[in-house]
Amino acid sequence: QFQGPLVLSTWSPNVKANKAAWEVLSKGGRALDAVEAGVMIPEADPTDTSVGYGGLPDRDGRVTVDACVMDEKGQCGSVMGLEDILHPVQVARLVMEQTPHVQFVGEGALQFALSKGFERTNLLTPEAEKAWKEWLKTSKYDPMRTMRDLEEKIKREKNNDGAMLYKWPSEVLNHDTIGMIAIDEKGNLSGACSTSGMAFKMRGRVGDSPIIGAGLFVDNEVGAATCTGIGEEIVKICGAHTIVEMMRHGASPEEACKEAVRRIVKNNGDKAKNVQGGFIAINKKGEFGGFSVMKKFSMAVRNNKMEKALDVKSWF
Ligand code: SD4
Repeated sequence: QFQGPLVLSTWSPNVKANKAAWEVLSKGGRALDAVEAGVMIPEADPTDTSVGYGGLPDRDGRVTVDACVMDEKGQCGSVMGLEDILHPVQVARLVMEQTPHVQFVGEGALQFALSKGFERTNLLTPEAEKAWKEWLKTSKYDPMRTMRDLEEKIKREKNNDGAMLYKWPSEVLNHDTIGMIAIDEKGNLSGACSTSGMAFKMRGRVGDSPIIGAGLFVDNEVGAATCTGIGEEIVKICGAHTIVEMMRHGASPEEACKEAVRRIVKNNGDKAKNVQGGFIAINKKGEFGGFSVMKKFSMAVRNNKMEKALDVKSWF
């Protein structure tokens, strides 16, 4: 009944990240190694404005990144508000494997990373700095509005670049936080999540992505889930944990994700239409699915049979 190894990521451009993860999974490697390798791809990609290098800064112009990992033994690690480190997912894994703790924040997270031999890297690209200076002209702190304005702008600029991007505007619009979950040949599950958070957030703000149970959750008896979107709303419903518990009680991955979406919609009343929350999940059999609040969420999947991006059903 088990359908073989599989990796699933938020957002269609992460087909590229899946490729790196598949390198590990297709050789019989461990799901944890696969998701770590996969998430490192957008972390180093300057064109992904929501993850690692090239991520948009906070309102003070500082890029702060959040990441977490969780493995088949239920172990987990995370870093929040980390600066100057290219691969936060690797630091999160070391928190899990080499400390008695689960979460490190800010200065302490940086100190820990440096003590493990990570080097400082400036994560603020000239493009991200330009976008921040543009934002400073109005300094309106409205994460939903800011994301939408920015997305529109990126679409216009990139449309001139080439046919591929013109054909797939959602790839440009939604170049976003990576949540990656995988099941390996042994049927073991792991996941990782990495983000630079909401653009122009207040200093010190942390969203769902590095919070175990919100941005990511893995239970090797049941399945794994991860997400993207307005972190505040995802934290309020313990997004990823909710989904895994729904699957435990018999829901399919898609049904479980839809229930998380329903709770966000319920919490937000009339405003729900503008609150993106995108969820993806895998169960123990290797079945997968997703659901989102707003349109234009996508997921990237790779297994023995397919390597592609899929549109995800949405509430609105
Ligand atoms: C956060 N969930 O920090 C992240 C943001 C995100 O695409 O998904 N951006 O709230």
